[in-house]
Amino acid sequence: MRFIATADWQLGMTAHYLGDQARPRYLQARFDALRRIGEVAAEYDAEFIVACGDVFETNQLDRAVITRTFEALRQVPVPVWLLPGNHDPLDAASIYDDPAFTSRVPEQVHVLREPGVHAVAPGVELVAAPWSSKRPGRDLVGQVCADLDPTPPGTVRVLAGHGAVSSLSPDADDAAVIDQTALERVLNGDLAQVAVLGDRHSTTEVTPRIWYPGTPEVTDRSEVDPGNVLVIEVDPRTHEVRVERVHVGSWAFTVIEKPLNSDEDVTALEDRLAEVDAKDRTLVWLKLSGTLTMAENAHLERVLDDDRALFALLATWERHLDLAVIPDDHDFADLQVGGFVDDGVRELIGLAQDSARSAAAQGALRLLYRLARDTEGGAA
Ligand SMILES: [Mn+2]
Repeated sequence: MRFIATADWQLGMTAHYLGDQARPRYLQARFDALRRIGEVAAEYDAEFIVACGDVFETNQLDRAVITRTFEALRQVPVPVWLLPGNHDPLDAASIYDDPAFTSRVPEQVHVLREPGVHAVAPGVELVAAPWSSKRPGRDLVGQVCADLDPTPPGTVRVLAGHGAVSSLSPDADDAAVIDQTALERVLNGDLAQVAVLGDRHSTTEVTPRIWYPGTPEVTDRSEVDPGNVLVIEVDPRTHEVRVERVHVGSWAFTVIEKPLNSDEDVTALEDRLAEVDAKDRTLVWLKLSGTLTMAENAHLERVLDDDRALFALLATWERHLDLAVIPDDHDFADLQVGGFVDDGVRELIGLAQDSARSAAAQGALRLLYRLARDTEGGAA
């Protein structure tokens, strides 16, 4: 028995960091990922898809998000089971109770509303632990596991939950944390054969039987190995579990860290950016450090200006920006500014190199340098 495990679709997320051109393309990509999940289901002959929470970014979304979700899911050839998570809990304002949802939901799409065992196909049961509020104050997975009878013979049981397991939780005091020891006991006791969890957007193997599929399309630069779904196979007789990750995402969020201390370093960064595939679907944050001359910095700015038009986003990560621009003897000599400007430049260079006003002096020099260079270019 094979099925597709996925989670954290976060449909309707805003991606405020993207510009007006890239943002609609990125949001569309999140719907396109659903179609690819359907293709993977067909390719692997999967019986169903289970999405373990945070299907929607929030319970308050433009109804267009719902109609676009259904338009994509209508093309999925197998049943799709949706588990409410902490972003889209089954509370009084639940998106799953919105008329825009209930009146249009395709017939193969189901919401796991009740905690407990759901027979989803002959010989297949889903044990669901849906979130009923943003702060349940208890281990929902642990609670649903406490009531489990032994797995009926010839049946496969899949646990679907959402939240952090205790070994990975940043907040050990959070009452909603999933007790991993208890969960492993349930799996070792064969009360269920595999647990699929939402919440972590990076594909993560907690144990060979506890998995986070992660988000099918990257949502944050901190994610490690996002953009996957899991094809999970459980032998109905031996209860042996096999898990394969399949990449479905088409966007990349990348952080490039580069010390820049010479023109060669700038060229190396230029080459590194040139090598990136699918630039229009790639976001790059640069962590730059080091010391450049005015000419080298001008080279860097030229590279960034050119590439900004190619990438979905090319930004310097301000918090990690530690780049000093210090003029050397050639910078202004080559430009032959001359006269009284020369004196000013010499003074600014002195300030830039050792004073507390270095940052302001550097800024003034950069401006002067660009002005002088552009004027020279114009005259030529
Ligand atoms: Mn999430």
